[in-house]
Amino acid sequence: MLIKFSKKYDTKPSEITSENNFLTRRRFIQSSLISGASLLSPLGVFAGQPTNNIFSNIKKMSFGANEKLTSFKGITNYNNFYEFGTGKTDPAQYSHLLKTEPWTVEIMGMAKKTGKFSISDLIKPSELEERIYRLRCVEAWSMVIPWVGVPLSSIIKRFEPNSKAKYIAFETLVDKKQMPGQNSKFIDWPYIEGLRMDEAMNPLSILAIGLYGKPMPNQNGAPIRLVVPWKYGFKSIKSIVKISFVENEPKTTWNQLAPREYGFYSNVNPNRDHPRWSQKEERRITGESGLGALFTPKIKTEYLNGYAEEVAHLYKGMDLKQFF
Ligand SMILES: Nc1nc2c(c(=O)[nH]1)N[C@H]1C(S)=C(S)[C@@H](COP(=O)(O)O)O[C@H]1N2
Ligand SMILES: [Mo]
Repeated sequence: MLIKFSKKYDTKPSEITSENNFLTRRRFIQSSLISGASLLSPLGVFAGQPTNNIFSNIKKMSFGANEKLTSFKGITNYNNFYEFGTGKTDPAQYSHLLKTEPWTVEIMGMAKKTGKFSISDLIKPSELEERIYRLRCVEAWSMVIPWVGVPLSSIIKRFEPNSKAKYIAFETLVDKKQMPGQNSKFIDWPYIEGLRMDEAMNPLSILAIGLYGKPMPNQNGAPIRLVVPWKYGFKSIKSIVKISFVENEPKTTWNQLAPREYGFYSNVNPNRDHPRWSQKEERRITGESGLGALFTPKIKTEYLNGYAEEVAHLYKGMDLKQFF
């Protein structure tokens, strides 16, 4: 994002992974996920059967409901996922290299329970929800995405973090073979993100394993990624392999790279411009008419991405000019 701000939307049809290919690729993963975990049987998926909506009977909660959803095509073909390259279409083109099954997430740090867990260890299907959230990138574009996930708080509680756990840190996989963008050294891999514990415990923070009722597409952070809808998109770290409960503010990737541009908090704030551009407005990517998504008219960016009612209390008394 530091270096690609003005890059135009330049997907060639040959670079686009169609939803159909995506499903064919993923059906094997679905079936292994299901057979590996009897827990998941209520979802009604049959081995080898590409179904349209594998997360059927789940609760639907909408935060941004009256806004048009960004199309599946838009959500999966215009991505930031620097592990696959810095271009917006690189993730769609290269993320098939990522092997998401089996997958292990290590939980460590200041908690009673720690260890290594599979996705089905971490996610209880009965807790899955669809959450429609706006996602606002620091580059001043946004999408509306129907995620499938669980509240981060319910996972955190199970590990019983102690009173020293003031922050939570997340790390993405490092593997140059699967993630060719990691051959570039401008980021000190792994990609790291973090939240203050009360932010992580807020009901809006989720860990997502799908979108549009389908398993998470690789380019969107399969098999499991964070979604924190009131913060700039880069806080929502993808393809997580490590979650640590820590005492001190984690050294997060973009904050380390450019501390004047990207703060630790990075709450969406139209009143604090990025040093190189305004944050007052954004372009909504609808992904509707082809992929000329960036040419929709600008709309106003709302404080905390429109979620002030839910999360403004977390920042009461803080100087937002200092803690941006
Ligand atoms: N590991 C990792 N996570 C990441 C990124 C990344 O480069 N690597 N990009 C971030 C940025 S800048 C944004 S805007 C969102 C984009 O999520 P999406 O592609 O699902 O829309 O992912 C975030 N998570
Ligand atoms: Mo972003």
